[in-house]
Amino acid sequence: MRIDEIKSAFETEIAKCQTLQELQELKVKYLGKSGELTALLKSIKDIPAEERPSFGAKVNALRNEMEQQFAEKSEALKASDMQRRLREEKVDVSLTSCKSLGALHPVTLIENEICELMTSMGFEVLRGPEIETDYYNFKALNIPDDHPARDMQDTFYITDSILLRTHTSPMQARLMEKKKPPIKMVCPGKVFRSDSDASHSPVFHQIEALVVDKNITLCDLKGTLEYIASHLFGKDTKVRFRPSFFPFTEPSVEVDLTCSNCGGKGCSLCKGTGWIEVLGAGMVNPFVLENCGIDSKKYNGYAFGIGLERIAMIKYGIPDIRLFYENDQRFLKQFGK
Ligand code: 2U9
Repeated sequence: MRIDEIKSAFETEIAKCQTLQELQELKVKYLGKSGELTALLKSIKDIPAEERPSFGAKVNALRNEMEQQFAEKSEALKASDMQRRLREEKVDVSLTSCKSLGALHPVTLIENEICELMTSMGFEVLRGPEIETDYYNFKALNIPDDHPARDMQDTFYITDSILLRTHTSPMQARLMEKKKPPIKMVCPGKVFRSDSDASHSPVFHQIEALVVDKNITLCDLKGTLEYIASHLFGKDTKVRFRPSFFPFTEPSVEVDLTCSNCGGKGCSLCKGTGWIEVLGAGMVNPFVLENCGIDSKKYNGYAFGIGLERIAMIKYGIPDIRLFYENDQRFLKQFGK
């Protein structure tokens, strides 16, 4: 009889089902809209009227049985699937999660160290935009139109008047426009210059400091730099000023420290002089104060700029600035553990 054939075919097939997907396909094959059992039920109209009740009862009984078997098989497959996943996806929690821990970049270490020191002396830390206007990067800082730094060869221009900042000083100019003295701030961040060799990179990091108040002197500047130098390179480090020129400071100085490698005796790092040039500084040019809306008869101030890569190179004995940007793990993992 047709019902018995369907039943035995179904039992053979369901026994072979290995996955929930196969089981679902089998369900459609027998119980779906165009399934075999559904077709059988529809054929009821073709059999003699007196046989219909028992035929209908048998088909329904088979349907109930099939549904029961589908439910049981589905539960069994889900359970064995779970067992398989528990076996295959087992996690060994005793293994370490990563092979090596990261470390702070040497430039970040120096930046953090200086920022913490400056904060301890009452300086606020502010960060400015890396894309600047010609006005804040040059004009406000008394850098004339014909100054070589403005040349396309040295500065990355985006348009005629928008550029990548060549120092962090534009942020100091912005702050002076907004805030009345006393001002004590440092600005760390990336700066950009079109320059590349073993000691110059097109992007490098600076920290610049600015103090504006009444009666500030070069002695205040020197005392602050001595304090910073003793923290970075040891308490016996001496500071020396040499006259220089920058458009934004007057007078301007270049600042040397006694060589941290030889303690001032003379070595290859300091080329036998005992001194290493580390930064530039000076008293803020009164023109700059006036440009930013500060009365230069009432207030004055000092500023200095430090290249962070240079400090890291001296402190850690790094011979080439390009090592900072190559992301070589063997280089980077030596710092900041
Ligand atoms: C304002 C006024 C004056 C910041 C200064 C220097 C001297 C300097 C260099 C050191 C190494 C740049 O990274 S470096 O190449 N910096 O020599 N910077 S005075 O003077 C300012 C800043 C802001 C408003």
